[in-house]
Amino acid sequence: MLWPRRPDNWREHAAPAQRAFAAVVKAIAQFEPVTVGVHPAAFEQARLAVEPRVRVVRLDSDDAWMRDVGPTCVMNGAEVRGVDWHFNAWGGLSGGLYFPWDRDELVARRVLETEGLERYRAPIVCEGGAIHSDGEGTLLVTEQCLLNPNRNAGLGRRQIELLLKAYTGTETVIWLGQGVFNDETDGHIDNLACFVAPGEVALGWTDDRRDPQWAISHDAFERLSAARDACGRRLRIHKIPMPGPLYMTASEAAGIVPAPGAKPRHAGERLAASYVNFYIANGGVVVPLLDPALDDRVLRLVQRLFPQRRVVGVPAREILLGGGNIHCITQQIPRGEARGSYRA
Ligand code: KQY
Repeated sequence: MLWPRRPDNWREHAAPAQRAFAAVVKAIAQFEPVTVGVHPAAFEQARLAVEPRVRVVRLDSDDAWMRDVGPTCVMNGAEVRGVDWHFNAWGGLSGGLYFPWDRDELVARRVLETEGLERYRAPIVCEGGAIHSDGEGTLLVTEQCLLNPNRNAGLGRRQIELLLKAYTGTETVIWLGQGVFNDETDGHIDNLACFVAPGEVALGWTDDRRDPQWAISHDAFERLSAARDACGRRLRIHKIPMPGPLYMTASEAAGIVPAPGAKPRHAGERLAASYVNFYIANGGVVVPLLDPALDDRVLRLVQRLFPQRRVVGVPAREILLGGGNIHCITQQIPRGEARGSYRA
């Protein structure tokens, strides 16, 4: 994970977000080792905010979305390597969320060097939150994000699909249409749907026809129902209710310090809230708590999907206010073997 700091994205100079991130760190650290990368100026503060067993390292970044700026790890048997995608802050100068992003662009490489893992530099713009894998040869993605001209102008669906397959070692790409309504990442898959097991997908859902999310979720359902994965299976689809709708309040918006080059945030804006944005740990699942009317029901639903893991909820509105959620601020590194030049 990374440590949030920027006051133009996180209200009240990121203090509430830091508490929320620390709660996520704590929840995950029950299940597996956690490392947090922190700007040197915030090192002492982050060190104090998380438990001693959590590793805190100096690592500069432009913001704190490790899913997107960190490496996507791939495995060949027990061998682990990392894919380092090009990153352009979710759209570069055509709708991206901030400028500059040069420190983010270096994060994946620095993580791989710290972990002693070899690196594949992929020749396309992509983010970890833009792809979901079942670990058995299938990727889930959205057209809204990966075919967006603000990512890879000049490359068509076929070329993007070939590059995704080549760098993730997958054989089948299932394309959904739009991501969650008003998602500022241009519709990352990790906010809309994810694999809960090979052949099984959780999908954010609403039955409210007046909600713009309705058509998005229904289109995704139809595409998933028609799809076959790399093993030739039809997918089992689990509907997970969407929270809310939730909106940014006036006092939340007032706590953000606007800055040139950064996406402005306004009171009344619909937040791209989704329970599907959870993190799967070794033996656990860490789920964002977002709507008191639904949280308990969703925790029970997710627990049924992961009978072998313990489901833990963490209050996540502060993370949502920054534009993503628990899956977006984390990136797993599989335990395995590193071969090659780095690791002793
Ligand atoms: O969806 C994600 N993987 C990241 C969300 C980033 C939001 C930036 N403000």
